[in-house]
Amino acid sequence: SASGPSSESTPEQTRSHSRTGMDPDSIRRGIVDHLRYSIGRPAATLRPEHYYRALALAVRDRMQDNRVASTRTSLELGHKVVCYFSAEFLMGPQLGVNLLDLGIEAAAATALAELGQDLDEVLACEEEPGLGNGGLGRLAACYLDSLATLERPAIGYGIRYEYGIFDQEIRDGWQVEKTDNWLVAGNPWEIAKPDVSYRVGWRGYSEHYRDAGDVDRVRWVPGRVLRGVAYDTPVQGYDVRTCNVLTLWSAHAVDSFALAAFNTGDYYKAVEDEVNSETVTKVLYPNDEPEAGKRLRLLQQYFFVSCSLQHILHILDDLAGTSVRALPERFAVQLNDTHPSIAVAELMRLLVDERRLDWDEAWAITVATFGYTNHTLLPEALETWPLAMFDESLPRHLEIIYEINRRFLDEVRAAFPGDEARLRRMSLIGEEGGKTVRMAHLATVGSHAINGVAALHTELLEHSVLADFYQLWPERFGNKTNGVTPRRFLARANPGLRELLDATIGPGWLTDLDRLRELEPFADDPTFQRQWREVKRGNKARLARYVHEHTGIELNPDWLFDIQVKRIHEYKRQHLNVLHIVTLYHRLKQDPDATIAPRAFVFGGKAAPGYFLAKRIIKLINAVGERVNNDPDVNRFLRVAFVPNFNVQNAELIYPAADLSEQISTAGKEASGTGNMKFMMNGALTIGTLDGANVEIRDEAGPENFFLFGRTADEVEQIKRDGYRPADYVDGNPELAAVLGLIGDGTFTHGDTEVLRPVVDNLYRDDPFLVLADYAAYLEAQERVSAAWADSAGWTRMSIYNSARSGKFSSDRAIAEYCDDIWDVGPVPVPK
Ligand code: 9GP
Repeated sequence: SASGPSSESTPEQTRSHSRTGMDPDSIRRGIVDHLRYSIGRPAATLRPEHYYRALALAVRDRMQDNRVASTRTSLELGHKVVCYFSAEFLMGPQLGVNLLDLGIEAAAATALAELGQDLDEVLACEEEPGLGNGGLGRLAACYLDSLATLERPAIGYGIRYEYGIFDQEIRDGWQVEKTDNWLVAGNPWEIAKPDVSYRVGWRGYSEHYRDAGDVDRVRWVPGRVLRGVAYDTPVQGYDVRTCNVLTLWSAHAVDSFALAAFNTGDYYKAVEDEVNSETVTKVLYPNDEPEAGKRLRLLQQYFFVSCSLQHILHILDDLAGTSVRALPERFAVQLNDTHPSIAVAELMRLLVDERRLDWDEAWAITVATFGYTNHTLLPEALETWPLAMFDESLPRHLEIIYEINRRFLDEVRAAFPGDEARLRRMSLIGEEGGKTVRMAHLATVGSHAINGVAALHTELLEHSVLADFYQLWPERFGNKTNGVTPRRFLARANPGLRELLDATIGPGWLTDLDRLRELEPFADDPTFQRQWREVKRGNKARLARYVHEHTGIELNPDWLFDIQVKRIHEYKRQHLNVLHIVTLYHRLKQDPDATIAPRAFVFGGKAAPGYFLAKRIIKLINAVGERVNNDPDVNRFLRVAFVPNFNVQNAELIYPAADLSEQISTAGKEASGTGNMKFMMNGALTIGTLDGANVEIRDEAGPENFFLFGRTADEVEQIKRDGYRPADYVDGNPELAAVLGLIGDGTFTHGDTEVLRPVVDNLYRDDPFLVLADYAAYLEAQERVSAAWADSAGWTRMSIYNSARSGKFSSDRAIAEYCDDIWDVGPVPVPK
């Protein structure tokens, strides 16, 4: 732990402060020192990437000073710490935000300039850590940012994947996946902590024995053991001293095992064990929904959760006089989706088997410690594990889960006597289609607080997926609408807007986003409107340059930029967007005199490598784009670009450039969405369904500043119950029939009638996400968009209102709610 507090600085501290000061001179000295001592290259061979690493290390030094002060303050003063358990943290590039948070952007630029380097060029050298699939992982990263900024002591716990989400290339219109070797050039932000290491078991059996006090006990005898090593990344708050930490675990072989093999002369066996163990944290599963029954995935989850809980108990032990019974007073553990939910059984094992607490006491501690956030209603995304596999992998945990289940079902029986069907529905063990362990049920039963991520989502959770649990424990349920960090997604991503906001409403909005409301009086001011449009146009020109560089496609920044970026998934309905484009194409081809307001359609997003239809949708977008962009009849009005490899870095260019944000999922399917919030903050208008957080975005922006369309969640369910027949919608709509005809007849695929056939057939025969049922309403809403766009002053006013009313969607608001309602963690200011 940190060295003790002292009122006087020692000579050592004084030296370290002058080396880690925030002025350009100290920063330059820090860079020069690191170039010499950490990077060690001859001056003549230094390139921008070396300056990047040296600056990153110099910045990390400054954060570490804050980190030491933060740890000392929170631990020694006995404050409660938030532990955010997440299999994904999609942090994105770190240097830019860290400079912003420390308030040293200008100082760093000056320091680099004195060394003959350009800050932007240096920033561009950063390889982004893509340790997440999409919204869920990025949400975790936004929450770490807000926790630090709100001065709440917090630790993020996760997995140090050697390969993050794959890099996407587009070849001949198809997605091609490339491994993401993000660590190859080293990661200047992390600090390896080989001494912070825990053993994690796997397989084996459990053994009953009597302890010295003649009490029956159980111990697990694992068949295999691996070792987790901590890698710490500091997480700096904005304009505060608080610096939290993200601890990611990396898997290694246990020394003694390797050594034993080595001593018997089996060198290769020893190495092999290391290789097998390292496989555990080798690669992120690239699906935003789980792959059923993958043993390695279960091991990943168990591995990081076990290391993290052991670490937490260890910290408790280190705090003199603190018993394990104080766990819930000192730590709040949040389960980000079901991925870490094995933590419920692992904590029970640690408390009952290892710390020898009795069951009831251990259970009370467990439930008081955990909270569970659900992020999806899609049945295929609710994790379950085949029972046989689970038993083989974690035999002791299965016994514990059975015991939790036995006691839990007794409670249900007492509350709902004679309701056998309810018991079957609520059991932690699923019986349908082979026995399974239901992780969402385990997380729910083991948590004192359960939340959804948008108002509609929470309501649907309470009345569908978790309805039985809600009826049993209504007081445990609540809503926490997602939020996103304005530091990265407004200040960093949109420097033009940041400057305009500072000049118009003064500073302070960046940590109090509701203050954007102060823009409302300027919404109709012609001068302000002109400045607003200039900022937007600059952002569009910046994106157009990026798109041209990466795809060769030219976009005109004066056109309406209509953007849909997110994972490619049928429920997100990128294909509905394409049907609109093809409809416009068809109209322009039919009538040579037709004109429309020119639009640039921009797409981006990755498809899970094994998701057949999602990959066809990418091909569809690119095929339509190729045709549209090269046809002089239409390319005066329409352009279509697919930005390859959508990630945090290019997202920062994309959100600020949007006029129109496409949030068009089938109602009831998108839990929240967070891209929708990033667009809104940056002044895009939304065309969207009443789904996820769109509902609240529309409420905040005002219905007149939102283009609503489509069936509601209730209507979607009703249509399905009545027996949905998509072909009826085609038969009743000649334009839709023509559009599907064009996609199927090879118009966009050089005459190939097979390649897009699966998409058309799926819509025509099945259409599980009601694309065709919502098509007419979507076209009508798009007409409203075009009409609104024609009135530039009116559009600008709506754009300003959207930004001005986006305050609710700051992750600061969301985190403050979690802290107040679930974690009971207040601010702990760290003295400057
Ligand atoms: O699909 C949801 C998305 O709507 C939400 O915004 C995000 C963060 O809460 O989580 C996504 N869920 C998952 O990635 C898997 O459950």
